[in-house]
Amino acid sequence: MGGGNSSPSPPQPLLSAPWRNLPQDKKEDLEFVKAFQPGNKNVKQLRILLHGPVGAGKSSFINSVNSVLQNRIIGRAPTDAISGSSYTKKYKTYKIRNGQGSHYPFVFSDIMGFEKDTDRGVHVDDVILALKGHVEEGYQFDPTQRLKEGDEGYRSSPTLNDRVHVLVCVIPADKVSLVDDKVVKKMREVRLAASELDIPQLAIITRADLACPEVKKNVNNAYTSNYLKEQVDKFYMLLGIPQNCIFLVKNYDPDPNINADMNALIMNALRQMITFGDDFLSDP
Ligand SMILES: Nc1nc2c(ncn2[C@@H]2O[C@H](COP(=O)(O)OP(=O)(O)O)[C@@H](O)[C@H]2O)c(=O)[nH]1
Ligand SMILES: [Mg+2]
Repeated sequence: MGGGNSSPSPPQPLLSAPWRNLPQDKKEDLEFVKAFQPGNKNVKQLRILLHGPVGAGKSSFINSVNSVLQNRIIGRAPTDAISGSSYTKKYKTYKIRNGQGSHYPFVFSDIMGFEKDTDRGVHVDDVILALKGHVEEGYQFDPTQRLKEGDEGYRSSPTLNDRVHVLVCVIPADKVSLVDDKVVKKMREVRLAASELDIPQLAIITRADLACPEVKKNVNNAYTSNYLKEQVDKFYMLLGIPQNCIFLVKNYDPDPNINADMNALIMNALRQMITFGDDFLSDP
């Protein structure tokens, strides 16, 4: 054993410093989110669209945000632990109660997940219509048929309120390398369309705990995890979303306990979504 026979040492599980610093005060981002009002007074709500493969944790992220803001576990957006096929089939807007008989001025649209087969999962063209505000609330996506002008569920004259103000790619940390090429292609197409519409974009990498044992032990290790940093770099190579626009989270699904450290990751990502969306709203 040992001696002078030096084999390269395995990479350390943790980097010497985090690549993103969260605010020292763990409540800072939460306070920002709670106090947010859109700068543009002509819009009621800032719309965040989540897209990504089936099982990425989109619905779980919405539930997580809801749980943080209500300070209790909420499971309203149906998540799907069993089937590998997309559960969310309707274009649905999720509002979050603010505890004062009203809702926060930002909403999430959760969309049917992308799947590799063209006849399953949402069609890219339908997502692009959603970006532009043409998809009516409650529209049932049909993988075999694209929505078009004149169809029920097609909104012909969308206002700024109906449009998407920030696009968020969602990818599970434990499957970055496994996302099918065809799904990546669909995500890139949506991303390009959003760029043409000047819609700001960012990404969240979910299931950080499943991908890295150090994060499972302690979520505060998310931004120092060597493995997760590698996944961020891979994701950048796949989609071209720069590192400063990629956020790591662990969702409250399936975790049953509200915890300040998990909240801090979730709110840090949400704050950036809101900030980007508000920039777009002030200069659409
Ligand atoms: N351990 C862990 N599981 C997660 C996390 N986020 C989502 N999940 C699980 O991943 C599965 C798919 O999540 P879901 O939100 O339905 O994905 P969607 O298809 O993108 O809406 C569910 O079983 C969730 O409980 C996370 O951060 N950590
Ligand atoms: Mg879902």
